[in-house]
Amino acid sequence: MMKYSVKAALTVSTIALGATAASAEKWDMPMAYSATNFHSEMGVVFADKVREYTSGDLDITVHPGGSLFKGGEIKRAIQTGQVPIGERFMAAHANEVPLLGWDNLPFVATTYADNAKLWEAAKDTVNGQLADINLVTLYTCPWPGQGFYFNKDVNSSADTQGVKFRSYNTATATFAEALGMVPVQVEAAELSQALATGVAEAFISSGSTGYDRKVWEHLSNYYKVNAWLPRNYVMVNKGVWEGLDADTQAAVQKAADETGAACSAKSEELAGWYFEQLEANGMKVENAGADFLKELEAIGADMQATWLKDTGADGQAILDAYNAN
Ligand code: PCA
Repeated sequence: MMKYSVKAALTVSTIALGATAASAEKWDMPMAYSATNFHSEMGVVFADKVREYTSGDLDITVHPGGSLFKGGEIKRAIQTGQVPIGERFMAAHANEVPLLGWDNLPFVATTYADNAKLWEAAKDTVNGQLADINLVTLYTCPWPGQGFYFNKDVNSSADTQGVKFRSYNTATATFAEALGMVPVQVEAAELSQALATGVAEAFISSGSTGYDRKVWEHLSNYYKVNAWLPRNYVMVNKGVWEGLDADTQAAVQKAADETGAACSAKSEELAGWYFEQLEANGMKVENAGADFLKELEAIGADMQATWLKDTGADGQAILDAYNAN
């Protein structure tokens, strides 16, 4: 008899536990970059805030490093509802939605303040086009400025001919080709392997990704260019978002607004630190030389012209609004 009642009590408590877990909605959130990267750490901050502001009703689990979906698959996984939420480097999809290349325009917005101003000018149109493909942006966060990694001194395009270049989207592939390099698209999560196997021997990125991927094991030079500060977006499936009640939406948006601001501040705070780490690990970190920079600026002007052609009045309106402020 005694034995029976203990068993009964155990069953009851199991049911009670099950009921608590079932009442919280659980979301998996794929992210593309390493767990220790600030974008991923901020994803965890966001999930914690959401849990707090929804009193535990919405429980988000972050999966960094492309472990749940690879970087290149995350946007589609959210769009199609395979996951409700996720994070992606959006300029990677400018081939599909050209406007998403707004933060990939060389030498247009090269400081955090200007990048924020450009996002202000771009965001309504960008978010409108994302809604058309079933995505709602919750927050965005910039990477530090982009510069070039090489395994030798580079003073001009005379030194870049035939170099195998890791690109992260069409725009960077175009940039590489204009410098006589041979682009291959590789996700950051696979970058170390691409460098180790010789698939790539140069790339453009921030100090952040070079640090995360310990590129000093393969490459020797970083040239600061600060060509642009591209953004990662945390996005939710539109149908899933619209299925949330207004209170939950407000709580999630509050968490997102706070995290977006904190993430941007963190990026800015770390930008110089990353260069120090590259140097401490033996890399030569310097500004791109005048000849190289001149060539990069000319290529950048062509890239901007192409983007304006691809985006038409929408792109022009963004740049006009940016330049007017
Ligand atoms: N790191 C990412 C995108 C931009 C950056 O700084 C990468 O190289 O994939």
